[in-house]
Amino acid sequence: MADFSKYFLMKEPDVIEYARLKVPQKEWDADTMTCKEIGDGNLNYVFKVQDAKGHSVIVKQAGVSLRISEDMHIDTDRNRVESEILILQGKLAPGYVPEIYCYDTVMSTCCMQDLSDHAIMRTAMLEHKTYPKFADQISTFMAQVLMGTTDVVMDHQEKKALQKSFINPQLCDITEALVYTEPYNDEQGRNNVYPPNAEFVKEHLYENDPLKLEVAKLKMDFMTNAQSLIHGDLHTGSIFINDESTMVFDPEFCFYGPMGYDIGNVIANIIFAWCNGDVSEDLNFCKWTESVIVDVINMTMDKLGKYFDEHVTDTMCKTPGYKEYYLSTILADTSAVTGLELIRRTVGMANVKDLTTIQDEQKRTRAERICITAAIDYIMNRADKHCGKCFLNTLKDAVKTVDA
Ligand code: SR1
Ligand code: MG
Repeated sequence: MADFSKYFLMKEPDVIEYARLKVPQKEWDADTMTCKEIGDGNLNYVFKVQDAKGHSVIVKQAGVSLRISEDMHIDTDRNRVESEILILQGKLAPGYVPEIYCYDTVMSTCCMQDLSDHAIMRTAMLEHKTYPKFADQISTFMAQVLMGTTDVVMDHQEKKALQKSFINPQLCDITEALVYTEPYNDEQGRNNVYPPNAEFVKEHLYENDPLKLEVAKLKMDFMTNAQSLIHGDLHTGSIFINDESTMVFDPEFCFYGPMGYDIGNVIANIIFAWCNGDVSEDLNFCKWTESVIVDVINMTMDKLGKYFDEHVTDTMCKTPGYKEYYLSTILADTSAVTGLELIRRTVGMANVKDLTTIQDEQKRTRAERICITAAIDYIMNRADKHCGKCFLNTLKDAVKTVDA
């Protein structure tokens, strides 16, 4: 029987033993404990352990190589980073992240609250389910965590200590490559370009120097603007949802970066959901996703502003006009990242089912072109997107351009 004093990649029977040992507070019924690997992400192994008495836990282990590619190796310390940030986010935004019961730096494993009464949001989006409380809830989470970790409100030395402990260079390296580089040149030959769009991608991305110039500026900003402790991968696969609640998980890409990175990721992934609904002409679903785009932008900006007013400590940031300037830079970053995420998930290495499951060739080709066309506008004209409606109009304009 393993005593878990040395790292190894666990199989289901090991995880049962692990949960029994590390999460004793669940008072397990040992004879009826079962375990299933349920992970479908790109990086880690996720197990659900339960017993017949209704106890359950999620056990997440970081493997040495990534699930998406055996050639890619990342420090298994990412599991500690993820556990520690979830604990911190739980303090800043109670009820918006799963509870961490324990984490273990030897096995690179953490045990957390089972959220089986929620669905993974991307799965729910593929079923065209709607969640009226989502925009309000995700905007509260983002405003509290993002503004709550800035120099505007935090003691600057405490902020720098946080920045140091969440430096996360290997995971940032992935984002710098997969989001900010390869979609514009395929320099590693690992882009997944849908063949009917190969010429379109060449013309609009690989040979688009003005676009590449803007992406270069954004890349350096991503790498140097230590604004907030961001989630770093806030797509619909990192969100659990049901009618009542929204819970954010999987923050292993977190680091101190521009907060527009998180907000833009949410918007882009709602646009992917919209594309999927549009293909099957699900008007009700599309209408809801459109309202989410508008509301997430407006509510998040509103709540960031309120949080700023209520918690600002830096005396210079209290200067009249600074808050408005600060928020306008966040909105521009949000627009740019909406575009970057749309592009990288369409043509890069890590794609989204919202697009890849579209069976009809013409419809998928069109959906991808809408994403790329809107994305270029979000990036190039990022300073002009002043409100939620502007974000929605960009999508609508892209549809008209592609259909013309
Ligand atoms: C190699 S990891 C590919 C992608 O999966 C993660 O969820 C991140 O989005 C990353 O870019
Ligand atoms: Mg993930």
